[in-house]
Amino acid sequence: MTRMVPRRSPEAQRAEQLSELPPSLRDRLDQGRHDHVGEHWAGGLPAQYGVAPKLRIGRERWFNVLWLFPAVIVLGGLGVLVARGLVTMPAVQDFMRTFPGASDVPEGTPEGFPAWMRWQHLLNILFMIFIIRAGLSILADHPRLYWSRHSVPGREWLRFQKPVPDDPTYTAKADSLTLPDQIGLPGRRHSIGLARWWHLGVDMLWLLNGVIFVALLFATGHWARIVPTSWDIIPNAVSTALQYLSLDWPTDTSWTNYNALQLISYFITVFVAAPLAMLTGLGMSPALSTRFRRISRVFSIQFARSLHFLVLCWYLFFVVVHVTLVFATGALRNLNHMYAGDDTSSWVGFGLFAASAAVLVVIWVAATPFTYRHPRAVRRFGMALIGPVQRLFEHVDGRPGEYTEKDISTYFWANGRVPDSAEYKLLQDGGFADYRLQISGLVDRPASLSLADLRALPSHEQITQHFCIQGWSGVAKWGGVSMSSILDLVGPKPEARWVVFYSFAEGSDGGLYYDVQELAQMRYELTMLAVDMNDEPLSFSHGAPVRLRNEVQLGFKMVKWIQGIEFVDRFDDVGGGSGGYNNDHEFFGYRQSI
Ligand SMILES: Nc1nc2c(c(=O)[nH]1)N[C@H]1C(S)=C(S)[C@@H](COP(=O)(O)O)O[C@H]1N2
Ligand SMILES: [Mo]
Repeated sequence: MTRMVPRRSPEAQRAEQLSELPPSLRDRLDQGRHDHVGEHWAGGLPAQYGVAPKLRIGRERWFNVLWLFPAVIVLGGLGVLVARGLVTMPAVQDFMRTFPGASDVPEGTPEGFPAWMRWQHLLNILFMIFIIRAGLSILADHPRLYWSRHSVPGREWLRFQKPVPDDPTYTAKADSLTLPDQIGLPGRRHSIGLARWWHLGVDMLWLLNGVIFVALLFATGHWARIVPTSWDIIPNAVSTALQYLSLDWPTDTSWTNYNALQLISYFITVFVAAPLAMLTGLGMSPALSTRFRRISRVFSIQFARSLHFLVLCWYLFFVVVHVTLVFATGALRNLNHMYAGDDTSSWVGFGLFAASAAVLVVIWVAATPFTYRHPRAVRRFGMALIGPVQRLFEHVDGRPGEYTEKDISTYFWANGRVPDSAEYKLLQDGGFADYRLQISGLVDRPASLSLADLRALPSHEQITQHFCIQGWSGVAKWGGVSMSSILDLVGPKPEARWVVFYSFAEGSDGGLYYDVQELAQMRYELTMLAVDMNDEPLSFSHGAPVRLRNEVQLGFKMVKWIQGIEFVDRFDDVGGGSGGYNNDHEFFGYRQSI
């Protein structure tokens, strides 16, 4: 009898062809398909709350920003006293008669609040809730703001965290903060991956809403209600300020014509703050900053990030003042303007406002629990909206993104979980003499390279800026070999599309850290395997003996302590299938160039 040889499934055959790695490497990835945010999130990081915001004054004095609240109250009180004195003076009274507080709108400017405007206003509230809450979560992941790209501890201008301890093993992840679930979106510590999908995804909707809004403003002539058209806006603003401060508030004429302070604040909000929010947001993208290095030199990621934060401060200030005044200056009429579209004092506008507010409250309360329960849906939503834009940015040539020796940062944050396996320790103790980089998969010539082999390849050096997803940055000089040389050496097969980098280190949740990169980006000028950092062999915490640099991507993709590289045609069967450790566990995207 002939013995039946069981035919292997095509899947199994394929798996065998694909991976010539010792099977152990892929097997040592966590294969779990994580689908919710649970107790073990980010390696079970315990909650950690920050400190009251501290503003740096001079070299090392820190001012508690909460003192601004009593200061504003005292100054406001003084302002009221001074204004009340001023308005009794005949000259001031004269001035206020000449400039009663509102400039004339140009002939033919429409009045009132058309339906499109009212709907857009409502959508804007909805979008801003998501953007601001998610933005706070992003900020909480690196709760320090700097002006310079070097992110040097102690050189922040504002921090929400204690001073950085004098400990070289202290990581940026250890520095991250928790927010209450109903403030952040989501609030949990180091939930930046999910926060970014909300922030960037809803940004696209918000921008679209804004572009339509501005187009309609100009198409209908409503623009002249919120754009200054005469210089008398300035004396009128002074007059309005005196009226508010002297507690003799200007009569509300919002239906036809805003007072000068209203007009200026709407103008700033629509035409200054919104574009600035977008530009400063883009200013934080590694791909764009690398491509447009000249702009990024002045307008660095940290400058952009700080301005982005100040734009947030403007919006929060605006919202507080705006909502307060809506309710303090004829609430029913004001609500009718924006909700019912008429200038009466009926309760209709209030009713519509209350109903919409109830819906918004439900959405607000549900957003974080929904995110914890359906993180993959949140990622799909974000990917669908911002993914194509990120894709576009990856095509920019990174060549210009080089810096010079004098730009090298004196401090470079460390991040991630260090390797602790016996295998790694043994290699480390031997000065990595026995280290072999295993290169396998869809290549013509699989290789096993010692450090000496790597150093014998054409050497490549670059001084580039690192962008961590958490928000910190730094410039370093990297020495090693270009990935291009590696590709020439091993010869990827035509089917190869992705390159998997396996670390010796585990990720925060167990299972080896890994990341998948697009093959096309491995040919970029600034994609390399680094063995040196700032002219020294890579240190332990920065990834000894070999790490990846790919300067159009965020830092988490640059695997440290690399032990193997595998060329594949798809990655849904690698690890959890999302294209990287953070992707599997924390719902990052498989590409993040912004
Ligand atoms: N193996 C491994 N590589 C890793 C990480 C990690 O956790 N494990 N963290 C990544 C992240 S989030 C960043 S920002 C950079 C940090 O590199 P550095 O520590 O040299 O600054 O390494 C990346 N490479
Ligand atoms: Mo990072």
